[in-house]
Amino acid sequence: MSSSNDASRPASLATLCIHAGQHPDPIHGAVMTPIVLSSTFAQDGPGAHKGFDYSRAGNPTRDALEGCYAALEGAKHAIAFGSGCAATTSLLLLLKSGDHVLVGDDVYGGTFRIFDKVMKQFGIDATFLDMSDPAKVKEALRPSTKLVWMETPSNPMLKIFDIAAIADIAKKHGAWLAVDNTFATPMLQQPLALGATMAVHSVTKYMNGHSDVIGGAIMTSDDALAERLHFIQKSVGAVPSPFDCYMVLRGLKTLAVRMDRHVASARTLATWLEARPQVERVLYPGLTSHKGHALAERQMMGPGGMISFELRGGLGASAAFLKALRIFACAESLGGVESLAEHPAIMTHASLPADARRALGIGDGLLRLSVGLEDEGDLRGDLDRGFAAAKNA
Ligand code: P1T
Repeated sequence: MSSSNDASRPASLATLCIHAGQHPDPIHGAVMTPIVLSSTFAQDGPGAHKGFDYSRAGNPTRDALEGCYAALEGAKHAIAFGSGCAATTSLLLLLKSGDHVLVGDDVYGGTFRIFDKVMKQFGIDATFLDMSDPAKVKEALRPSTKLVWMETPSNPMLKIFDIAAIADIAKKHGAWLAVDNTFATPMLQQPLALGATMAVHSVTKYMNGHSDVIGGAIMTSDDALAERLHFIQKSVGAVPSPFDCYMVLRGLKTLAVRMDRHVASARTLATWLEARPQVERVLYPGLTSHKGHALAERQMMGPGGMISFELRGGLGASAAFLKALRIFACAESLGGVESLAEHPAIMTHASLPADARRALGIGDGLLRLSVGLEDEGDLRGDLDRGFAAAKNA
């Protein structure tokens, strides 16, 4: 039943997914945001334009998407990029030679590569660190540390780090905390509300949700940082196309319902996997056996749709398992409506040095699942096919 206060109640995330940043087009009344493909905009006279002059600097379809991104993360500002890696690199352009970054030890292989190979050339030094104990983060700070960067849940080991505690440590040091919120999405975790300076996304994943766009974003409520990031966005130009912006706006409309189903199926499958004799261990923050379970319960609204597990039998068993699957595609990426399975050591995390992979536990038997929206029983049946093939390998 509605109460008299309902009209002043802030919109919930599920409503923001569908409406935030979007208004019926004032010319034709189109309810869905038009795709404005024009690279340039007519001016009444030099400098007299209607808010847009050139699409690298600003575009109406991108504006709508950025409005939606900002609302979902509870941020004042969002800046859209052409990929998650473009968002990460653009954020790092806030730094200068001699600056130091503390990075969570378990991050996407491509993110590791940006820190380890690309930014090093520009004199930006990174230390990789297990941030499970916030006191270790405090100890590792240097006077030159300007940024703390983490994924939580992390890729692929699904480690959970304490955003509020680490945000506090970073703030006291005068450093920013950036949280890559790709695995959780704003539906399951709100890093800015927990004290992070910036949330970062590969929107390629759950945010778009249909494995047909590469995109990225940074959200922040810091006005000065947002201004600098908009400057980097237009100057460096790693921007998404208007068509991709439209696709992500469309995908975001179902984010709330998709995440509910991803979480429900992943919870059931993780419990089922844990009882399989061929499984050495399951990494899923929703399981009580997970080291970060209690923290995940506190800082997340659900443990997500990603599961990693260790299969007994070495590389032969892992390869046979992946080859036997018919519903799960053996593919990189995650967060789409369709289920995916992959081998991090050979695929997504091949850019990590072998000893770093070993230290993290990314070995021959580690498999990562992105649990899609198919019937959960069908997915279990498919994994059973994998287990049967692995037994005979
Ligand atoms: O692929 P791109 O949109 O550039 O996003 C990079 C990225 C950033 N952050 C996280 C947590 C990610 O998982 C990724 C991309 N990850 C995969 C492709 C993968 O299969 O893990």
